[in-house]
Amino acid sequence: STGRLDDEGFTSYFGESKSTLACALSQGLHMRGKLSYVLDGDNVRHGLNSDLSFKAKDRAENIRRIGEVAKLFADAGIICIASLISPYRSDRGACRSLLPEGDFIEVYLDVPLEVCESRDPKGLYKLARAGKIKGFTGIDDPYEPPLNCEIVLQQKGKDVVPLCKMTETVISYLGEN
Ligand code: GGZ
Repeated sequence: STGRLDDEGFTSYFGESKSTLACALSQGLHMRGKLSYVLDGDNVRHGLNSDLSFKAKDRAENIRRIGEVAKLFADAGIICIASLISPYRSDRGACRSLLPEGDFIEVYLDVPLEVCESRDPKGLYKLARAGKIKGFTGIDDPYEPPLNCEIVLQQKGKDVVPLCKMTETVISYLGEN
């Protein structure tokens, strides 16, 4: 809703980057005639997964269900873009094994905690630091970075990669595989 179109026709949003990237990626695929659908963790948690908390067991179930839904999309020939924190390696590994080899593409959006915390579009880091949200990823709950994923997109220091560049990286990977 706060989106605007940039020079390349992508909508840019100001906020959390995984949803932003997922949205831009979906637009980029649409522009190339490819069908895709975004399953965003935060959105899915309002409906299908509204019964789940952020405890490790519930995060695992959130990711498992989203993986199963993604598999249904893949069966229908639609690229499913799942934008989730999915902080634990075991949950991501379980999703990977749901799909045929090569169909699961893990994209690690590597943004330093200080940057996420400085953006804090919903004020959740502030609440977590104040102890008002418990078990918040990066504060008092771990994030396990991938050891071996298909794509790493780094946002470090001044070398901020533009959204269209990140989108291009993923789309060209899809085209080459
Ligand atoms: C992490 C939380 C938490 C806790 C609420 N930890 O910036 P956001 O708001 O939109 O992204 C976060 C979203 C994460 O949901 P996921 O389904 O992607 O998480 S997981 O894959 O771990 O199941 C944040 C909000 O939900 N949020 N509480 N404790 N993020």
